[in-house]
Amino acid sequence: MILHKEKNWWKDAAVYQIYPKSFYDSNGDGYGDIEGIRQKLPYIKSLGVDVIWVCPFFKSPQADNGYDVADYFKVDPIFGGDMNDLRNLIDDIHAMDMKFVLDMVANHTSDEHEWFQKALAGDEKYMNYYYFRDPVNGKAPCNWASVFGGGAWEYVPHLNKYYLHTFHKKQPDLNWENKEVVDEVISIMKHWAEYGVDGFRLDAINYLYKEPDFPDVEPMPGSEFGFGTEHYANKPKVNEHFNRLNREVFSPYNMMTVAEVAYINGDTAREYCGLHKPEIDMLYLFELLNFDQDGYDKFAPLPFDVKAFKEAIFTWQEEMKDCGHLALFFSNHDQARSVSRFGNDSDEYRDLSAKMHGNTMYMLKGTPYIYQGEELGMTSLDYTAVEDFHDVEVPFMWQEKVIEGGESEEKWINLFNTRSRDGGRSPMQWDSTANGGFSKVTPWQKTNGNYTKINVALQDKDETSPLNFYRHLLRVRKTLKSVINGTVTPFDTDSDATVCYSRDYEDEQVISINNFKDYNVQVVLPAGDFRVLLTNYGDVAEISGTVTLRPYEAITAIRK
Ligand code: TEU
Repeated sequence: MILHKEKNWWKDAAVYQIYPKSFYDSNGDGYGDIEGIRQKLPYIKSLGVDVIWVCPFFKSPQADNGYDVADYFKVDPIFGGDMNDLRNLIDDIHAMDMKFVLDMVANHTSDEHEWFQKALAGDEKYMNYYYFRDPVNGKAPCNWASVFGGGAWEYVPHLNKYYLHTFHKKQPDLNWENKEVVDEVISIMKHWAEYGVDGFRLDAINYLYKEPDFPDVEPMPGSEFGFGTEHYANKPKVNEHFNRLNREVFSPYNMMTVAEVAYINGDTAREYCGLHKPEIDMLYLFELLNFDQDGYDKFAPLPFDVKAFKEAIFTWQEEMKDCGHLALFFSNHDQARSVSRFGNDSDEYRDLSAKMHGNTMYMLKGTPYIYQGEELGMTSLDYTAVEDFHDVEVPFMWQEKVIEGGESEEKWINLFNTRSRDGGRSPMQWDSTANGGFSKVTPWQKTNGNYTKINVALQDKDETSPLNFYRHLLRVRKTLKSVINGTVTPFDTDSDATVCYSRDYEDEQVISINNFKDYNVQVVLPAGDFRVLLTNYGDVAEISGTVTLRPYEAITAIRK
C-alpha cells in the first residue's frame, strides 16, 4: 500500500480538467491522446494548478465519449493505447509536483464490457451485475426516460428481458445492490490507487441506488417517458456505498474524492460531504449552472439572469459553509462555453468577460476547476451542419424536433452550437496553424473557426490576455487565507448586473466585484480602503466608497 500523501493535501488546490480527445494530438490520428497531455504538462503547470483531472481514456466504443468503459485497465487505442504512456504521464505529473485525478465511471459500464457480454450470453451471475427485468404487460418495467432521450430500458429479444440504462443504451447500469459488483469496483479502484492515482472524480455517482419496484412516473409533455430521478437519485443507500469505498480505498490511500451529483438539496449534500462525513471530500454540483434553462432541459434556454446566478452560487456557498468543499466551475465537458453563455463573446468584450468569470467564480469558497480552454475564453461553436456534432444527445433531438417535429434546422443548429455538450468539446486552440495546432490532420471534431484569434500562443505572450489573468489569479488566490478559509458575504445583492462578495478571515478582508453587463454600474463597497490585487482592465490600483464598474469589469481587492 502506498501512503504518500499528506492528509487533506487538496484543501487549497486548483484543478485543471482535461477532455483528452480534444486536448492535444501527439501522434497525428486526429484524436487527442495521453502522450499529448504529457507533452503539454509545462503549459498546465504554468497555470498554477495543482491537480489534473482527465476525463475517461479507458478502452471504450466511445458511444458517450469514453463514459462507456469496456475495460477499466486498458487505455483506448484512440488515446494512444499504450500503458507506458499513462505511466509516463502520471510519473511526470508527480515529478512536477502535481496530482492526478482519475475519472471513475462506476454507475454503468459499456455494453461491450466483458461483464455485460457474459450477461447477454445468459450467464446469470453477470446478468445480476446489471438490472435485467422481465417485461411487464409486454412492455418495459417502467417509463423512466434515459438522460440522452428515449426510454431507459432496452429489450433483449433472445433473453426476453429488458435492461436498465439511465444514460445511453450502450451504458447499462451496474447493480450496486449486488455485493459482487461493489467488490469489483473496489478492486478496480484499489488497482488505480496502487498505480499512483491521487484521487477519483466519481461520475454520476448519486445514481447508485434504484428503487427496486421501478415505479412509473409522470411523463414529460408530449412523451411517454418521464425522469424518474426521485426514484434513483440520491437515495440514502448511496451514502452506505460511499462509506465502504471510503473505508477500503479513499481513506487508506488518502485520496481526493469529488462526487458529481445532480438533483440534490443542501441536506443531502451535507450527508455526502458534511463536517463529520469523511467519505467524500467535495461535491461537483450540476445545480450550479442550471439556472439559465428550464429545469434540466438545456435546450430550453432562459435569458441569463444575474440574480438567478447569484441565487444559485450564494445559496450553495451558504448550504456548505461549515462543511464540505464545493467544486467551483464555470464550464466543463458537458456544458457550452461560459464566455458565450454568461458573458459576451464579441471581439470587444470577450477577453474582459472571460477574465471577469474567473474573478467571479474562483474567489468563492471551494476548489477551482478550470476546464481546458476556459483560461483562453474559448467560445460557443460555429458549426453549420448537424453532421459536425458528435454528442449522443444531438441525433435524438434532431430526430425528435427537426425530422419528426418539423422545427427549423437553423434554430436547432444554433441551439447545438450554443447549448449542446459538443460546445465544450471542440479541440483546444494552441496556435494559429491549421486546426489550431491541435492536430496535424483533420480532428475528430471540427476546430472552432476563431482559433487564429483565440489561442495559447497569442495569449501566452500578451501580458493582458485571459490566460495570463488566470495564471495571476490562481497565484494570488493561494496567498489569501480569507479566500481559502474565510466566510462569504454577498453585497450589492439587489443589483441585476453585478456579483459582489466579501471574503473574511481573522483580520483579512478580500472583496470580489464583477459587472456582468455591457454598461457602467455603480457599487457601494464595504467600509475601508482596498488595494487592488486583480483587475481585468489593468488600470486600477485602489478602490473605496462607491465604485463605477465599466462593462464586464472585475476587481479583487484587499482591505488596507
Ligand atoms: O454526467 C452525468 C450527468 O448527469 C450528465 O449526463 C447530465 O445529465 C447531462 O450532461 C445533461 O445534459 C456524467 C458525465 O459528466 C457525462 O459526460 C456522461 O455522459 C455521464 O455522466 C454518463 O457517464
